[in-house]
Amino acid sequence: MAKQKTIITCAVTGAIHTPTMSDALPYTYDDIAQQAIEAAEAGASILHMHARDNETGAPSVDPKDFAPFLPRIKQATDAVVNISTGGSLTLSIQDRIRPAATFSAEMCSMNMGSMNFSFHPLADRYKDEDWKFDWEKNYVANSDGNIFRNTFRDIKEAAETLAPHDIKFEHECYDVGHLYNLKFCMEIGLFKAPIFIQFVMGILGGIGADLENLVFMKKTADKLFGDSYRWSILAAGAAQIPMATSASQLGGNVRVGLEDSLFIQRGKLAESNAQQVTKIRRIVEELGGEVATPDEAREILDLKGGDRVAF
Ligand code: KMH
Ligand code: ZN
Repeated sequence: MAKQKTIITCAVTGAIHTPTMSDALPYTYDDIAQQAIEAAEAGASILHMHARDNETGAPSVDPKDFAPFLPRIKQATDAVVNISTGGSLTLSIQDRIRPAATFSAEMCSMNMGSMNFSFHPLADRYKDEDWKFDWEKNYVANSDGNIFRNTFRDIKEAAETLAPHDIKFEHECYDVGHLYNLKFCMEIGLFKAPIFIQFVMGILGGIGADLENLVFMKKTADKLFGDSYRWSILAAGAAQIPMATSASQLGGNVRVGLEDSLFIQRGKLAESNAQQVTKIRRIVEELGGEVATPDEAREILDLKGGDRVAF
């Protein structure tokens, strides 16, 4: 069988990192649009999008903060836009799914279990006077109190609300148990094959980012879903590119972007999202793989098409 092309997703800004941590992290509408477009030009066929307050860079799940950049991305690229439903660790699932429903995206994230989700150790890296905005320090330091809530009831509500939009989910699985949650949800008819699983590795609260764990996640997914799933990996922090490289060699797809890592190599900040996309693309191609175009990604993942979104 011919080797399937590798889909590169770029997660452009997210809700973990804050403006102080890197000047490259986009948070204005203009910068988010521009970096997303450049990431697509560099080879990302899926853009995983969060929004932020245009003035302060604080993470936002308000559709009004997505509205300025989504049409610009659509006009400038053919990339698949994937809207996050996990953009807040404190707001309700109803608030979190509103942007995906409002804009009827081709794809959106679907987080497959409740968990600790913390990045509080990052707060220790900055002095009080370093923080650019008032909200940042507490936001980061207080994440040790977070429970990222994604109960079965939440997942059902999100799946049922979004079903009329024919959105394909990026099933974010942060640990092996989340694969079993997904299996259960498929058995009760919430999701249909082919499903797209994102193995999320290296979040404090989830499974660690190493090769043994990747193989374990993949073997478990093979056992549960057979050939009715496609998969990708995102590894947080400096493990991003090394783990994406390994996954690409195991037949997986890859996610990069400043949401997941601010680095281009250990200890060196990335200049942009596009720089990370360019790097993983080069690696995939030098190792004999081919990168999927947006339309090839649409075919592989059975997406509804870029003409059926509401932006
Ligand atoms: N930030 C990632 C670890 C979401 O947007 O729904 C997970 C994520 C969640 O992308
Ligand atoms: Zn995200």
